[in-house]
Amino acid sequence: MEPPIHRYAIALGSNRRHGRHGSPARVIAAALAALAAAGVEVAAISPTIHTAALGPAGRGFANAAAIVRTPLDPPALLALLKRTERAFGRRRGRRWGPRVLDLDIILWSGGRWPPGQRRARPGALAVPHAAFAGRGFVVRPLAAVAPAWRVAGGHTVAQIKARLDRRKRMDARARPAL
Ligand code: PH2
Ligand code: MG
Ligand code: MG
Repeated sequence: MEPPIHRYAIALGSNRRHGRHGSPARVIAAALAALAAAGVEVAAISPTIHTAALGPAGRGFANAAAIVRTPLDPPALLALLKRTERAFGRRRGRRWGPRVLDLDIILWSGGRWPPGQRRARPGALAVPHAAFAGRGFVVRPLAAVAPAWRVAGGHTVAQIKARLDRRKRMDARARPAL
């Protein structure tokens, strides 16, 4: 029997140039090509957007989202993403420090990982990604490739984006530019 093919939403980020690939936006394009070369089917790629760094990473990021298809389960895909980050020169560093490549699993077609658990152990892989719904740099590109994806039986990605957009408009009204 053929193994089941899973569908994943992946978030990509970069805020450092790569010696060979070049700018952060080019790093993201090269990372998607590397995943395809590793046998992962890249089914959709969002536009790459430029975002201000959230947290202490300093320089702004290039961010994008992709939909990929693969028989790998979440831990096996995570291992491939980590290998790919290392192949692009990523080294362990300060949490949320500058990085040449960050590849995160946001959603998968199997619902929650670990199966049947609402909360993973701290530091363990959790899908859906625990904090993605509050991060515009993840939700906006994701809404470009998977607006109708329903997140673990709750809201769709388009609804999550609409909520973020509303919150941003309210914040802008609460803090008028000086
Ligand atoms: N990733 C982080 C921390 N801060 N900020 C932006 N704009 N984009 C990111 O991808 C990002 C970040 C940790 O992974
Ligand atoms: Mg990240
Ligand atoms: Mg990461």
